[in-house]
Amino acid sequence: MKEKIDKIAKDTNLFLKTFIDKQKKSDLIVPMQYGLFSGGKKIRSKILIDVGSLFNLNYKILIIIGAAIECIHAYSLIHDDLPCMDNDAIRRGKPSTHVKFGESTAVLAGNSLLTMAFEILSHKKLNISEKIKINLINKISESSGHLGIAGGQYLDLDFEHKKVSKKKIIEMEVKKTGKLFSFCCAAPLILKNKNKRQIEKFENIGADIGLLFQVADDLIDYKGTTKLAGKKTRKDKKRGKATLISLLGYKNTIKYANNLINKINSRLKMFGPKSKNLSETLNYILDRSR
Ligand code: GRG
Repeated sequence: MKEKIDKIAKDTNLFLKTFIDKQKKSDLIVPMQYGLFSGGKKIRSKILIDVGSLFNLNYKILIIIGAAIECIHAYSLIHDDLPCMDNDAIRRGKPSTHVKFGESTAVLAGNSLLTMAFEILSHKKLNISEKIKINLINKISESSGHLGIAGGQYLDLDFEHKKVSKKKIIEMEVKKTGKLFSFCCAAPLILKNKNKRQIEKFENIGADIGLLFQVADDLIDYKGTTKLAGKKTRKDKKRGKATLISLLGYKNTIKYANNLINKINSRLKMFGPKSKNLSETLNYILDRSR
């Protein structure tokens, strides 16, 4: 499993490095590269490749789309660590981007990574039809904005030190984390020109994978070490974050995560042995938190 993820991470980083090298230079490139290459599992690209393999999609095309997704993910981490958001000084075991380069530079490097995602998806290197490119760009924009990551982050900050229902916590986590995973699961179907209903089915699977990922991340914060998390742990409680652990307790949250895995796997049954890679990735996500 580790080897498979590492290969995807290597191929994604190589594409991104070459893409950036071919651009004109600017002072923001170093902080952007820091946000992109200072570690990171590239788990979103792995999910994209796993779903892509269900539909026999071309690996190189998926790596390019994954690179765009990783730009948005890196942007979200840089902004998430800012003093006006979660105010985290360490990310991936290293100083956060704003600590290393200053706050305004971190904001601008984050913004530039967002727009780089669209440059990648609209680039001629991505050899797919214009119509599919537009559909991908439309879906990733929707996933990142007020109905997706940005909206979820708003709720995350708004819910601090408040009593929040399970439904609302799930809504926040699905937006903040799940929407980008929804895009990873929907993109292969968009590439295959599938209909709206089929795309939605995979977006829902992606939302559950994202929720599983966020729950695992919360479990790592609750019980994991700084080494595993790459950042300080036990912060959620101190900050009064609304998480499923704060509502259900540790053991019930693990049960909830296992039920999510079963629910996702049952929807993948129709793909037979082809779904093995994706199922393994789901177990990897939860096992990291144990
Ligand atoms: C609109 C993209 C965008 C951002 C602005 C700051 C913000 C709004 C959103 C924050 C979203 C966020 C950071 C959600 C948490 C998701 C999460 C669990 C991240 C950790 O992901 P890993 O473990 O990170 O995949 P690595 O280091 O492996 O890349």
